[in-house]
Amino acid sequence: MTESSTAAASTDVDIVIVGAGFAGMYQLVRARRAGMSAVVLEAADDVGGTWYWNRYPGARCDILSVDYSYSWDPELQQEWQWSERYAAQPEILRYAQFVADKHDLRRDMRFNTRVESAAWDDTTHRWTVHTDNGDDVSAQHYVMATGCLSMPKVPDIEGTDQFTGDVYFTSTWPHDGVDFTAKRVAVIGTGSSAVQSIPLIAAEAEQLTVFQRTPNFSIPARNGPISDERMADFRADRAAYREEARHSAAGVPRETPMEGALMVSDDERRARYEAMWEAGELLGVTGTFNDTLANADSNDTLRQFIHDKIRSTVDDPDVAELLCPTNHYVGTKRACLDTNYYETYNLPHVRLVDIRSNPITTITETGIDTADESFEFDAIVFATGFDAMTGAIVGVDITGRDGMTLKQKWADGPVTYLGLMTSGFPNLYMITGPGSPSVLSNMMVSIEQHVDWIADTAEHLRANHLNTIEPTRLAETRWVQHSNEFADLTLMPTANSWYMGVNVPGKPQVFLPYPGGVGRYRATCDEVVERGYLGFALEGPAGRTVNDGIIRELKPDVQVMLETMAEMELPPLETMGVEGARAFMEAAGAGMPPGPEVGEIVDSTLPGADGSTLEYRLYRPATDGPHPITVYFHGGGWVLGSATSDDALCRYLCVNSNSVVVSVDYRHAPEARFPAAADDGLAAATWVADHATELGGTAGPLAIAGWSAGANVAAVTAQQAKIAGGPTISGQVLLCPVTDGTTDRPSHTENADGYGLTMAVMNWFWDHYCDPETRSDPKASPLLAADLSGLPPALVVTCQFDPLRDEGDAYADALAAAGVPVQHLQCEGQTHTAIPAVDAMVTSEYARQAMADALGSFLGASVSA
Ligand code: N01
Repeated sequence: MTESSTAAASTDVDIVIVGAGFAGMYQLVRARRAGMSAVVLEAADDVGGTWYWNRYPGARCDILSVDYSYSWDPELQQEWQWSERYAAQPEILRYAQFVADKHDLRRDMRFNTRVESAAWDDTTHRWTVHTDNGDDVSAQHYVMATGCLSMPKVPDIEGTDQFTGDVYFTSTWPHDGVDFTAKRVAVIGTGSSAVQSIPLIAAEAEQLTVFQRTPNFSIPARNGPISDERMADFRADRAAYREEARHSAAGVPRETPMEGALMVSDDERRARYEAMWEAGELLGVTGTFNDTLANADSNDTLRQFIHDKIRSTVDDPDVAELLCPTNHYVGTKRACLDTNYYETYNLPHVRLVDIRSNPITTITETGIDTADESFEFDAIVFATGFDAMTGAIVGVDITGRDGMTLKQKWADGPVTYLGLMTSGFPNLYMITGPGSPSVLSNMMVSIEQHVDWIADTAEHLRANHLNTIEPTRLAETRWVQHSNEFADLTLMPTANSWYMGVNVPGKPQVFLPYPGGVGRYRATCDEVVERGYLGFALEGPAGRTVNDGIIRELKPDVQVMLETMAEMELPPLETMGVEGARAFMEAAGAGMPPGPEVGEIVDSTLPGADGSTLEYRLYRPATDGPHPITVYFHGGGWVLGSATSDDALCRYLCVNSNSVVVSVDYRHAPEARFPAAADDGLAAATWVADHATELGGTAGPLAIAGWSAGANVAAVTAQQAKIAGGPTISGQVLLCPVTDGTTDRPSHTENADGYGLTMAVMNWFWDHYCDPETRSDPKASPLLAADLSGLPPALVVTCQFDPLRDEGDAYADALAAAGVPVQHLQCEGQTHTAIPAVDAMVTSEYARQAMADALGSFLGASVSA
């Protein structure tokens, strides 16, 4: 159904909305609810957006329709029943029209109206939006509800204009449909649009030739009526189901898998993949295991599974091989849902042409020439995709403050805060813009969240008599960084995908959506508001308030780890009792990745300062020895831990510094209080130095290293060795060291709770280790030593979100002031426990490498390649 414009010819509104798809429609609803005047400008002649334009045969949603529906109108959920699991385009368009009718939306919409440009006026604090029919609209708020996949990619194949037969684009399909009966048809492209349309075109056409550059992963949609089982949760409590979707990973309630693909047996893995294949849900493809998008080896198991499915479906083995994607990991390009896609290649009149080995040279008047062959066609279908996520936004000539255009600002890639706004363009909002979960999520959920955030913000401005809101440069720069860091934890940037902008020649290649998940993202947006619009400048008649700041400073893997810990609701360590805490730490350590293989491990004992027996574990590199030796002291607050509790880090340091690492235990409190650990440190280092050759190492200077309380022991050992005149220590690597138990420092308060090590635990450790009156002894607080000169060179590593940060920083400064060569590595966004987590915390790899490099250089060891 179409309808000519009935929108009031208003030229002056509170909110101008570009696009009458699902985003623009709901934004209008929210504007009305707030009593704000609004107009929607739409190039098409009716509502529907994507579902208005993409009318190619087979077009369907790839998220179950029950999930891909509005939640803001509870009645609608009763009034509208989807006929299939994945509704076809006509039904989704009817749904959009039904909503428009029900809420009388068209009265505030102007159809057949394409927005060409928009300019910000800094004196009136308003946008002027210019349209192709000459009507300008002035508005305080300007919302781009233009969709992520709405700007078709300009054909980049030579000769496209020459073809005299019929040309179709899946993205702008004729409204009357197309009859391919008795036609020789070419389809260029094998993305989602092609995968959906090819079986239906093949059913009509006399001949179908598919030109494939890159095969895609596709799973059967198994469309049909939705099962009662799948609907049970939804029917039981619709509101709860929607709420769960809002806080889920991808906008659809789903159980989060606990295991990685390599953690289960081959049979178990295969059974789970089979279940995924049978279930026919896109989110299941990468949601069967928790590491599919992060671990190449895990992903490979899925890749092989799908390859096998393709091979068992496609009769011709050569065609099957061509259809098996090998140049990207599953999910790094949007996977497809299909109905009989692979089966279609078994039809005698369907041919697949691999244009990677046999490239298209030109489109001719009568067909397509490849390097090897000339083809004649009656019709060519371009299923060649979109200028995704940014194309439709910069397609409008938008000019912000000081004459800066958005195109200029985004020349090297989009810069947004939360994917919602960008600095220099006040009151300009993007729905599901770059830097938000958008295309990695159920769009309906992400659209509603953005619309609500924008509407709430507009209401906030009105309630507080403010004219403008605009992100700060710091906030948006750091958001882009955060989003990229999240992407770098995954395999996603490795593919030549439209997520990366690679499909459009000349487009900057950056990962466009935010990969941190819908629920986490929503929490972030909410927190920004709760913290007084952190990262925004707000301006009104009373002046401009800049609430500059960074919403996510933790590195993403650290953030995820902390969230996981918080969800476990573990009792605080200090409430477990000493034995309970020791058992807990041991169990927690057992669940961590093991670290790299070393050449040899030797477990033995050495004498402590009081003659007691101390265990040690020796790690020897696989390279030819003998190697110089590092003595390592484990963390654990002088109370917990053992010679093997920092096993992964010791393995890492051994391999990467090419030194023998001897991890020595020391007596623990409360059984052996201060100065037992300190004295054992020196005794152990002395014993190792004296027995270097017997241990298979080189005689000569040792390096020492430690983490946390172990770094305290290491620092004290270096000082005591200087006083005692031996052993000779060539360098010290101190990771998050405890250096001063007597002084309160800002990090003790700022980072007291919520970042793994808490001040409550730290104080508990101190209390077990030594009395307050002895803490000023340099053997407990090495920072308080009267003379730090002449100590061995040091690498001091401190972490931004560690309660111990400031005392570690102070020690690095004090060593440097005393003339000790110091490398001081201050790790942004890291916590006390992140750096020892070898292979688990990716973003701290550089710090571990720096530690190994420092040991290597202290020891003069030849670092293996
Ligand atoms: O576009 P695409 P799409 N010469 O970019 C090929 C959503 N969607 O419209 O991969 C030869 O995925 C290109 O090859 P390559 C969904 O998010 C959803 O299919 O660049 N070939 C590729 O094979 C989807 O991901 C549904 O090597 C050329 C194809 O054209 C997104 O929209 C349905 C070429 C383009 O694939 C885009 O899908 C449809 C050239 N010059 C779409 N240029 C649902 O199910 C491009 N190609 C909801």
